Amino acid sequence: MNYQELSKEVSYALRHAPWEYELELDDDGWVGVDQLLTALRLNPKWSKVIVSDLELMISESKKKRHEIADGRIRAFYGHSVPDKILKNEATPPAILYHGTARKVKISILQEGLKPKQRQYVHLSQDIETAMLVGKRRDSDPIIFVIDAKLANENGVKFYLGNEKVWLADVIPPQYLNTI
Ligand code: HQG
Repeated sequence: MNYQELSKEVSYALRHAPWEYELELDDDGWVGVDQLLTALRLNPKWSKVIVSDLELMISESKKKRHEIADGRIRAFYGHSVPDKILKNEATPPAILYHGTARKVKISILQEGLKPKQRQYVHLSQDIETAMLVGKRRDSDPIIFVIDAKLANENGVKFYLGNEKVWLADVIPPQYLNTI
């Protein structure tokens, strides 16, 4: 089974379009593993998918995108569904990073970092991760350095994604610098 392809489809279902799979996410983004498997199996491509495939999909991925617990599964981050997924607020590291395309530099310096299509702004714990995120959009990405400590002290909320991805509400420009 192609776990990368499975992961893409599971991300699509759990982040963006659960209704296409007749799934309903709870407030924290969880759905029953059995419900997800039943929905996936309607597609001939995934007719044989079982829970251990989802577990392997998670363990074989370099990125921690999904989590399974107590018979349920959810995406850690990336949501665009209309109802806001509740994330746990937490104190961020002093500095966080955001990698993106050079062409949006001016706009971000003027407007700050916005969630755009997703529910939260996505930030990286380290420069290497930010570089990988930015490379999705630009071969020579720009890295923003976020003064997360000061932003948080001044009331900007941060939330736990996974151990490398932090989530936040809009980050105003005064907390941003470029490397
Ligand atoms: C940009 C992937 C203009 C922002 C990644 C980004 C990540 C602005 C884009 C996760 C802006 C949104 C999320 C402004 C923000 N003006 N552009 N004011 N504010 N932007 O995909 O952070 O592989 O929603 O710079 O690795 O790129 O899917 O966010 O380029 O962890 O698991 O608006 O998705 O993970 O793009 O990526 P995205 P992102 P997965």
